[in-house]
Amino acid sequence: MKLYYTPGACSLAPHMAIREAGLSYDLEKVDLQAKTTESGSNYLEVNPKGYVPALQLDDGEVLTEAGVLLQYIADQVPGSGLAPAAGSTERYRLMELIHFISTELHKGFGPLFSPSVTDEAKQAQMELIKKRLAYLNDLLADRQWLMGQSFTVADCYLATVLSWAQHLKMDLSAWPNLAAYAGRVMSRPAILDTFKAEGLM
Ligand SMILES: N[C@@H](CCC(=O)N[C@@H](CS)C(=O)NCC(=O)O)C(=O)O
Repeated sequence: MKLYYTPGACSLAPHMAIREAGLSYDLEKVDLQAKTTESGSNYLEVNPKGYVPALQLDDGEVLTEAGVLLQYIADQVPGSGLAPAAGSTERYRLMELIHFISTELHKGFGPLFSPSVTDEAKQAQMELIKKRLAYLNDLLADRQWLMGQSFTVADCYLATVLSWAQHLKMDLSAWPNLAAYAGRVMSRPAILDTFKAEGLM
């Protein structure tokens, strides 16, 4: 499989998941402005939506949408614990978390990086994000990882979003469970290796 990615973007989440799963893979960097890849291809021919991530499977199929890629990757190694079995209630809990991170956090952070968004609008966005982080802080009060004792692909997604919070110099100390969680995530060798592989350390 080949992951199309841009360093530090949301493609970091499936990249972490691939490494956590121990799968072999190729990487191809995407220039999101030019919509080209590092090998000189037109990225719009890979993913007409024009954004990362995209995962090209060995049979040539291309999957898109971070939450789908995360689950596809986890399902390649069923014993890894990266996702509960498809069809189980626990799997729906995982999807609930992935959807929450995608719609309430991932997409919430986007405007904070945009030069065309006013400071006032960014401030309003930040207040919304803080509410969502407070929810996760409460969730993490009695558990090590988002789903409990097992690290899952939802944690790869949240780790990615938290890296943006840190990039924006948000002080996580207001949410101590989340701050401790961020430390735990960064102590995982596969996560650290992913940051290194994308040149982020
Ligand atoms: N719905 C997509 C959104 C992906 C997305 O927002 N990608 C951003 C980077 S984090 C991107 O490539 N933006 C460039 C663009 O939209 O042109 C998903 O969940 O994977």
